[in-house]
Amino acid sequence: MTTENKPLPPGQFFSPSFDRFGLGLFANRFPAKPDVIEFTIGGDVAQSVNVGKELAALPRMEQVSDFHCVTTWSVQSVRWGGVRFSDFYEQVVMPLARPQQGAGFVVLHGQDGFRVSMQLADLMAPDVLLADTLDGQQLGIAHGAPLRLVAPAHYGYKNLKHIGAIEFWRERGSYRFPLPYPDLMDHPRGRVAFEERARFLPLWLIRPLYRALIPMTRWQSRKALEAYRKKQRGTA
Ligand SMILES: Nc1nc2c(c(=O)[nH]1)N[C@H]1C(S)=C(S)[C@@H](COP(=O)(O)O)O[C@H]1N2
Ligand SMILES: [Mo]
Repeated sequence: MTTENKPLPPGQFFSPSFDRFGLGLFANRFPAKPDVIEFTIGGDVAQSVNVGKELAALPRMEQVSDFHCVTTWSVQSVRWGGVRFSDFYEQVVMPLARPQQGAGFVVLHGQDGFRVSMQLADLMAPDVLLADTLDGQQLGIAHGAPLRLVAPAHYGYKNLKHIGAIEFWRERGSYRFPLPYPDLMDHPRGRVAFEERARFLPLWLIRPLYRALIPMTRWQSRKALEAYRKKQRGTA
């Protein structure tokens, strides 16, 4: 794929491993059914629908792409498998939900309560996937089971894990980034190549600020994952 092994984008450094990462508030929240792909399509649509099995009819693809977290760590050559978002939109969203004209503001909701916005035009790029495998294995809980968004041109936080709902809106409306996180953390585009890390805040401030958050956030994510796995073993 085109995104494979590109040089590091501005302000990023290579991380030797691909670890679970995310906003601290959601670190301890996991989907109830990580093996079942099922989510809602809603927003300004003629019909809200639950989908899941419909994805199995779409052409599958594998892609190797680099992954860039807004806090400045990057991982090279991650191998994802799934379906193209554009195929999903044209063959599932359009016929079943029938979005209204101009419903191009997309809000993705994770089953952990995280949510993020994307522009429909950006989601239609050929390297944007709804992924359910990583390295040829079923996507695990650490990286977004049962289904996650992969949008390599966009910062990691736009690559929503544990998809629970996707909404198509005509306006931004009352959408905001999940509290207590400041809404200016959610850049309307979030493109890596243009260093769209956050709204308003200058890069000289945001780079070191975000970078300083990495160790604590990694630790939180790892601890939560260990606790989850321990609980799973206990109930198995
Ligand atoms: N549902 C959900 N999706 C999420 C997050 C989250 O906390 N919850 N964190 C985002 C952030 S900040 C990053 S960098 C990536 C991390 O992906 P990984 O856990 O597979 O490394 O997921 C993104 N998607
Ligand atoms: Mo991130």
